[in-house]
Parts: sequence; structure tokens; C-alpha cells
Amino acid sequence: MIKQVLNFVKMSQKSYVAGSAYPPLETGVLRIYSMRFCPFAQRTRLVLQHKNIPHENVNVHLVKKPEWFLERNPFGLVPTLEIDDKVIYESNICSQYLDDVYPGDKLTPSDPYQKARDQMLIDTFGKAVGQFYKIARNGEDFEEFKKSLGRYEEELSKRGKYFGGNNKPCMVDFALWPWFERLELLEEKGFKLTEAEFPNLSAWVKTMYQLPAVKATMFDKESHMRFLTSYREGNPDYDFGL
Ligand SMILES: N[C@@H](CCC(=O)N[C@@H](CS)C(=O)NCC(=O)O)C(=O)O
Repeated sequence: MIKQVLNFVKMSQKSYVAGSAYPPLETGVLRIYSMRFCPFAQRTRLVLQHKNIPHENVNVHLVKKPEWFLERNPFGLVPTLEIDDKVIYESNICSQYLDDVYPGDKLTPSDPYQKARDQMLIDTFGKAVGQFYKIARNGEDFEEFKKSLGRYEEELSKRGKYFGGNNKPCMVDFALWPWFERLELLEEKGFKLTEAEFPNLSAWVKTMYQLPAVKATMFDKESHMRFLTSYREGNPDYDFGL
């Protein structure tokens, strides 16, 4: 345990690039390959933080990807998890693996129907994510996006403070959160989540900001904007602020 914590401290946050040497992974140590501004990786990092799972973080440059990263995940996407001879990728699958394997707060209901309902909310959020990026690019489709968010607004009104109920967050909260943290970026395109239209989601956003896992993984609006601008200019600054 102490060894793992020391390892975590020792790892640099700077992204590894093509041509770099593979950072050796010790037996039994869980590693996440990530990119600091990636919302998909943040999903899994939120679960790691919330469940207090010892791990080390290796950031990779997503334009100049290290060869050893592509050997582990041929799709070259973050998040990717590695432990011993196991490699897992796709954010929702990584998060579910962590919830299944590690002790601590269970984020997935044991009742099959409730579990299916939660998975439906997570999977179909992909549509809202697509609409989010469309607005970020050209500022259209507010109505479609609002319609998508409306489903979550209504669901929260039945569930309570969190999607996990009144007492604690669940996997749905963590799978959706990264795009709500970035919602302010759409204000430059004229989109704003208002309390009048989305009272439950607005309250949920405030509640989520109080969670230690969110505090540990979040960036402020300005940092997100700086990264987005560098991305739009074709030269993403993965190491911004380091
Ligand atoms: N469906 C994947 C999407 C992950 C994803 O698109 N990650 C981006 C960074 S935000 C990435 O790795 N991009 C590298 C690339 O597209 O080559 C997941 O849920 O994990």
C-alpha cells in the first residue's frame, strides 16, 4: 500500500509521447492511462477517487501516442486500465470493472432491473454528448440538447439529490458529470443551464461540486477553455498548467 502511494507521487503528470520508454509497472499495481482534460477518462478517475482505489496515473500524448500505449490499446483511447496481465478500455467498462472488483461504496445497484435502468441512463447519454460537441463546434441544436437533458431532469426529480438517491452518488452521477463540469464552455455559444428550466439538474451540479472525487479531478472554466482553444487550434496542450 505504502509502495503504491509512493509510486503515485513519483509518477510525473506530463504526458508520455511516442519514442518514450515504457514506465515499468509493478506487480499488483493498478494503472490508468489518461489525459488530464479528457471527460471520458474523468469518468473512471472519479470512480478511482470516490472508491479510494490505490492506483497510479500515466498521462499519454494523444497526438504523438507512445508505441507501448498502442500495444496495450490498439484503439489508442483513454481511459485504459492496466494491472498485471489485464488491460481494460472504454470508460464505462473501466468504471464498471473497478466497481465490480474493488471494495468500498457500491456504485451499481444489485437489483437487475435497477441496474438496467442505470445502464440505460448512461448509454443513452451518448446522444447528449454528441449534441454537446455539436454546440461547442457551431452553436446549433439547443432544443435537441435540452430535450436530452430533460430526461435527466425528470429522472432526478424521482431519485433525489443524486441519481443514486438522496444519500450518495452512483455510477450514473459519475458517468454524466464530466460534461456538466464543461457546460459553462457552451455559454460562449449562447447555451446556459438555467435554474428556471432545469431546477433539479442545477441543484445536482452544485451538490456534485462538493464531492471530494469531483474536487480531485476537476478543472475550472478558464483551464477547460484554454485546453479547448489549444485543441481547436490543432495543437492540444495536454500539459497545460504543469
Ligand atoms: N468511447 C471511449 C471514448 C474515449 C475517447 O474518445 N477518449 C479520447 C480523449 S477525450 C481519446 O482517447 N482520443 C484519442 C484519439 O481519438 O485518438 C470511452 O468511452 O472511453
